[in-house]
Amino acid sequence: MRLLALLLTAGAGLTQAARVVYDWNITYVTANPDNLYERQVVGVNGKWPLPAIHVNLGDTLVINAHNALDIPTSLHSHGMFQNNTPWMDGPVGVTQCAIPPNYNLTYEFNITQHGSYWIHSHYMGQYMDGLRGPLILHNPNETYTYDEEVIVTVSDWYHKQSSDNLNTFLNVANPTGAEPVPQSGIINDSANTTFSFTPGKTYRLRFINISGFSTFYLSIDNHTLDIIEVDGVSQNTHTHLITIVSNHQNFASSQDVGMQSTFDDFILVPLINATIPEPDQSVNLTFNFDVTTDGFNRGMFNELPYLQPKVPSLNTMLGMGNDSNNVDVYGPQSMAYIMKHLDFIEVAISNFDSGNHPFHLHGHTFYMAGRGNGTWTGDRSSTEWSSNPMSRDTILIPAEQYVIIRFRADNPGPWFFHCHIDWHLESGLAATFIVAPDVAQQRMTLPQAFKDVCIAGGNPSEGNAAGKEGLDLSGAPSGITLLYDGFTAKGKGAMAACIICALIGIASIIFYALSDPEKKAREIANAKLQNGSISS
Ligand SMILES: *[C@@H]1O[C@H](CO)[C@@H](O)[C@H](O)[C@H]1NC(C)=O
Ligand SMILES: *[C@@H]1O[C@H](CO)[C@@H](O)[C@H](O)[C@H]1NC(C)=O
Ligand SMILES: *[C@@H]1O[C@H](CO)[C@@H](O)[C@H](O)[C@H]1NC(C)=O
Ligand SMILES: *[C@@H]1O[C@H](CO)[C@@H](O)[C@H](O)[C@H]1NC(C)=O
Ligand SMILES: *[C@@H]1O[C@H](CO)[C@@H](O)[C@H](O)[C@H]1NC(C)=O
Ligand SMILES: *[C@@H]1O[C@H](CO)[C@@H](O)[C@H](O)[C@H]1NC(C)=O
Ligand SMILES: *[C@@H]1O[C@H](CO)[C@@H](O)[C@H](O)[C@H]1NC(C)=O
Ligand SMILES: *[C@@H]1O[C@H](CO)[C@@H](O)[C@H](O)[C@H]1NC(C)=O
Ligand SMILES: *[C@@H]1O[C@H](CO)[C@@H](O)[C@H](O)[C@H]1NC(C)=O
Ligand SMILES: *[C@@H]1O[C@H](CO)[C@@H](O)[C@H](O)[C@H]1NC(C)=O
Ligand SMILES: *[C@@H]1O[C@H](CO)[C@@H](O)[C@H](O)[C@H]1NC(C)=O
Ligand SMILES: *[C@@H]1O[C@H](CO)[C@@H](O)[C@H](O)[C@H]1NC(C)=O
Ligand SMILES: [Cu+2]
Repeated sequence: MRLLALLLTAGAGLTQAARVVYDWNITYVTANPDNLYERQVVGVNGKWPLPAIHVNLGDTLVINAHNALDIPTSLHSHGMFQNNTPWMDGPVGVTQCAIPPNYNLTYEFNITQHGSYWIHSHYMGQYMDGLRGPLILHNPNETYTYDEEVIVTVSDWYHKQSSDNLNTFLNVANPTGAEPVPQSGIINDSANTTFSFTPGKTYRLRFINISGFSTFYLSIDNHTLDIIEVDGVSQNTHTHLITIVSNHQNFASSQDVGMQSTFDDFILVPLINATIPEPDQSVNLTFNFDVTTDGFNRGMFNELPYLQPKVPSLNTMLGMGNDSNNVDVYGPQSMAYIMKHLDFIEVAISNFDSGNHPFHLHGHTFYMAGRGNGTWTGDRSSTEWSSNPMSRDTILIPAEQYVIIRFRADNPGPWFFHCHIDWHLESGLAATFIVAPDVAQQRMTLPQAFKDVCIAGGNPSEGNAAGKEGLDLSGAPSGITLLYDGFTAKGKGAMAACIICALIGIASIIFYALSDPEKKAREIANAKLQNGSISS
């Protein structure tokens, strides 16, 4: 009998689910990734960069987090659906209270997806201080063949602490909302990373954008890239140039010549064709930046900045009985939208700003269904609809255009929808999609640890957005509203151009941040190639 059991175990070896445990003591570390300035960063177990997490589809991932910082923290596994475990999602104020200093919280969830993802702090601007790194979910039954895989992260880098930058950004002295300018662009957390390739081999490149603010365009001279996965969704596009919108794309490379200077997300084609039904429910969002009554320049949906409720929306959702079906309990400025279980949702997002913004939805991927110039007017005939849309969890919405996304509300929980430029998130450019509170209550109970973490930090663990019962919302965060005669953020375009130039000046090498200077980028790429460290 023993032998039989052993044989059965061995036979099932490849598909055996494992419990993969990481103990993360979140600590301050000093680091100098751009060789220009040594500073305090947020690392793990006394080290920075963070170790990449590797786990297989079907495994259970456990991260025992201990907060050894003197400020709160949290961890978000970016792109994970967290179906049935919404408390493991990580955004402070949405699915949990922040982990206070000298406190432990265990994140544990089943891996039901595969692909290249990342994990990052979802507290204030903290991930820009370094608390972010690759989260690689391997498919034991890999469908692609390649010789080797390489993780490539791209990020901007600041010399100041995010808290200092945030104080400068959200400040009455900054009415135009000029964002802090990063000092460097780094690849794999260094300004001098060398990747070695052997001619003739096929590589899976796992590109992960762990940037806080800046946009990166990348290409490899004389190579086209086959995009095989975007945000964990398999797909099939051949391209010279890609953008990675705060996430994760994978490539196998093959040879060709040339380079483009723009990338259009809508050219992405899913490996499995999409047929998308007409929506059951629609939500309209517009967004812009303006000065609010507190004197700060804030980003906001529908003219109201997101203000974090006193009680996480998840605690409210699971703890308030039938009242959780009433949108008011989530707070006047949680920008909450209740969505019915299994409805097919359409969200039209109009960008009134003169910059591009990457929007990320937690808990789901969505179809990039349509787009158009100017503002969504409800006129479906003037909208450009995709016949076979790619789905992903982040989309860049270009200046003064609108985008229409659609998704199935099949994942009960409160899911954050926000600009992934961390400064804009902190200033209020966020909404909460409250999916199926009734079904959530039937299926799940909030683990005690996610009530305790609130109490440990001195916060209420239950009730509505004000920490009160029923519809008594007195004391809920509110009242920061649009100031109609304020400044507008016209200076932004110019500022963005400066940032991009600064990055090009410093950034390495094969990959480059781009506004126009294709020539310069080619020079950078050529210099790298002449160094002989990349070959084909
Ligand atoms: C966490 O790391 C800090 C800094 O290295 C150390 O002082 C502390 O003892 C560690 N805590 C735990 C629980 O390992
Ligand atoms: C918290 O985590 C640290 C580091 O893993 C561990 O040493 C400590 O015992 C934990 N404390 C509690 C109360 O679980
Ligand atoms: C993971 O999956 C197993 C088996 O389906 C289940 O028993 C367990 O509760 C799940 N764990 C989590 C954290 O969801
Ligand atoms: C492995 O992938 C192949 C190709 O997609 C599929 O046909 C097969 O069913 C998969 N096997 C398992 C055990 O998932
Ligand atoms: C980059 O790293 C290489 C070694 O990998 C070293 O020889 C070279 O001096 C470094 N360049 C700079 C600018 O730091
Ligand atoms: C890039 O970073 C990944 C993940 O941290 C690491 O596995 C890999 O070795 C790094 N590669 C280089 C060339 O630094
Ligand atoms: C990368 O992430 C940053 C920060 O979220 C974002 O501004 C940018 O649009 C993302 N995408 C690209 C292509 O760099
Ligand atoms: C998928 O859609 C493409 C067009 O985007 C079409 O050429 C192809 O035949 C479709 N494949 C299947 C299996 O329907
Ligand atoms: C439950 O809440 C919904 C929405 O607030 C309301 O329409 C409905 O009447 C309530 N049902 C009960 C039984 O209270
Ligand atoms: C938006 O404007 C651009 C430039 O004028 C044009 O090429 C594009 O077709 C327009 N898109 C739609 C959906 O009208
Ligand atoms: C969304 O906006 C369009 C255009 O103003 C309007 O026709 C439509 O009714 C709105 N939908 C909702 C749900 O508000
Ligand atoms: C790219 O290929 C062309 C044609 O083979 C060659 O002339 C050129 O030098 C190559 N560029 C680089 C940067 O290797
Ligand atoms: Cu933004």
